[in-house]
Amino acid sequence: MKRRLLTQATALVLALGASSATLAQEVTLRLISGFAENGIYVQRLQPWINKVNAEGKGVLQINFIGGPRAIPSFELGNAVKTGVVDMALNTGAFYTNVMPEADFLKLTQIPVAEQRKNGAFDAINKVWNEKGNMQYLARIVENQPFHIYTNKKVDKPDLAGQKIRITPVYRDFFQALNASVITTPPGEVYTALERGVVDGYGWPIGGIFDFNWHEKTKFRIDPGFYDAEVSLIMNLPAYKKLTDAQRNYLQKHLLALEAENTFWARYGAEETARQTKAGIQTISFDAATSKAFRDKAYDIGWAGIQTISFDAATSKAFRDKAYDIGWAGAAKQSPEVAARFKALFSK
Ligand code: 173
Ligand code: 173
Repeated sequence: MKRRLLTQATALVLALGASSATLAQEVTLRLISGFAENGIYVQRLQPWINKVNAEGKGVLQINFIGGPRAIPSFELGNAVKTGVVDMALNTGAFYTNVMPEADFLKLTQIPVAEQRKNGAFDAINKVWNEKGNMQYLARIVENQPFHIYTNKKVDKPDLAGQKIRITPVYRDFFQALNASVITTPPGEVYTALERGVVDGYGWPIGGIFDFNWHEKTKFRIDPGFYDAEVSLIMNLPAYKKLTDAQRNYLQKHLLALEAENTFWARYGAEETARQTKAGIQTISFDAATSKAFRDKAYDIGWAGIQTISFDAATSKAFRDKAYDIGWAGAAKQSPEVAARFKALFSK
């Protein structure tokens, strides 16, 4: 009897042990997005999550909780830092409250594949680990320059008298262009435009149709500047807790995701065309084009977005100014990291 009990107990312990080991091999990571669920970034991520889950049974699963309604955009970085969520789809501009360096990633001029080779990716992770308690996993958006969208026409790169919606991405640059700036998460842009709280906003070349901002947008100023950074980040202790098999599985899929970033150049071109179609004209400022421009009768449709662009020299100066101001701002916030990153991020 005693012996039988013991055997049963042993069997029970073995069974529990076995099932414990089996369950411990599968981890479920909670993921929240700083961008809305109906936007292009989450749309692009969703099939990837499905694939990770379909192929990752018994190894690793991702539980997509939702977008900014689950955690507000500007609070998500802190939630990753503290482990309230395991993983986030986010941009550095949304978590400068965790570390000012987060916003430096917009200044990269080389592809993420190259960042992985030249030491930039490791340099980023050193800072993200130490200051953010985070692992920087993968950059999922590239080749998406930011633009100024506005309802007030300009004939030179000057935003004097304009109220422009920003995030930290644009603050220094737009202020240098004499704009008055108002910080909001993306979720408040439409209402701000509708109520006339702002005349315009900063946003990448792609995505404005996702939130119907095109209804409230007349002009896009060219050229674009910087490169929109949207990445997957992860709570560092949660990352370190992964088994080798789980980490390797995740890494394989992260690299596959990054390999799909060729999409963004195509998407940028499509979105540019779509803006032109929804709206209309390209405005340029050298004399010949100006005359041709004046000669054209153009009509700004209700969804009309015109492109404001400058001659080549002005465009170059505009873009250079964006980077100069960007790096100067970075150096003010974190001189050592800014210097290290600049050498690794620039062309
Ligand atoms: O997490 C586990 O593995 C767990 O709680 C457990 C432990 C023993 C048996 C079954 C599950
Ligand atoms: O909200 C923003 O304008 C912003 O900072 C951003 C950053 C990356 C991608 C899209 C928007």
